[in-house]
Amino acid sequence: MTKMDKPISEGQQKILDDLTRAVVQFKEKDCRHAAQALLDNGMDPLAGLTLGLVPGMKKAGILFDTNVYFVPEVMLCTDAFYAALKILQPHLPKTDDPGRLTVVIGTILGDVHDIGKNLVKIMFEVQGWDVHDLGRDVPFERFLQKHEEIQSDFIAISAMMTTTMMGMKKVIAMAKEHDPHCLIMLGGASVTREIADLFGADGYAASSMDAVDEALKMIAHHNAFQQKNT
Ligand code: B12
Repeated sequence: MTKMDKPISEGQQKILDDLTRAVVQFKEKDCRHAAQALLDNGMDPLAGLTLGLVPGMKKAGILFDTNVYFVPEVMLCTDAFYAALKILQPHLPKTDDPGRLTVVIGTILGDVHDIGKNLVKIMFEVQGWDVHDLGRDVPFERFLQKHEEIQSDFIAISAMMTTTMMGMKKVIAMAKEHDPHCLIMLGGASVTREIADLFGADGYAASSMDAVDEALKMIAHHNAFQQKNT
């Protein structure tokens, strides 16, 4: 039973709501206070992330989509999000398994959206994976170079725009040409499972919450296929 499974008290829910509100209203100081209050209350930092900060960013997204917020407001929401994340992140549990799996992750060339990618990274780290983060606006060949250099178990790519997501197709084609066994998982708001399949990806997850399970399924599926064909 993790701390996340415990029922949330009224006081704890208020802290989560404070986090959400502080992101939406881009109140960086309030966001930091709420993050600290969450830790002081012995709450799970992962709950702060998934039940406090992420809903705030999702609401900011809706306000952007409906022309209530524009780029400057969303940038301020992002700053508030990261201010709280900086406080919570050192407290996220990490296992140190020497046999752990490795992943290379990054946001595709031309795309500066990195909140979703960073959440996926955190989910892998929390599960004890060794994550090599290339950041955002990552050139295609950089994914492949890093994968080769560290012999990672797979490459995870994020794209948030319909324009930049086409770059994922190029990375997959380049990777498969070089090494047909290189596994690639896609994600990001503009990507669907159908698109991931169409691009020739090996895996897809709609949210950071499913990313680890989907990655494990992808690797197991690949290994079973390999065994069958040897
Ligand atoms: C925040 C934001 C920004 C911030 C980014 C800050 C940052 N550091 O990330 C700023 C203000 C900089 C920005 C800029 C721009 N943005 Co913007 N932005 C957004 C916004 C509002 C929210 C995105 C977000 O963070 N969501 C919250 C996170 C938690 O969700 P998420 O990213 O979807 O990630 C989840 C999943 O997708 C998944 N996931 C994500 N990546 C991966 C990867 C893998 C491997 C896996 C398995 C899963 C996975 O897990 C995550 C968690 O569950 C969206 C609107 C929206 N509704 O999405 C627009 C949006 C993405 N932006 C958009 C646009 C157009 C732009 C700009 C061109 C605007 C402009 N006129 O300048 C620029 C582009 C700059 C560039 N070259 O990249 C469009 C894209 C449209 C399209 N379909 O192409 C959107 C959809 C808004 C819209 N409706 O028009 N933006």
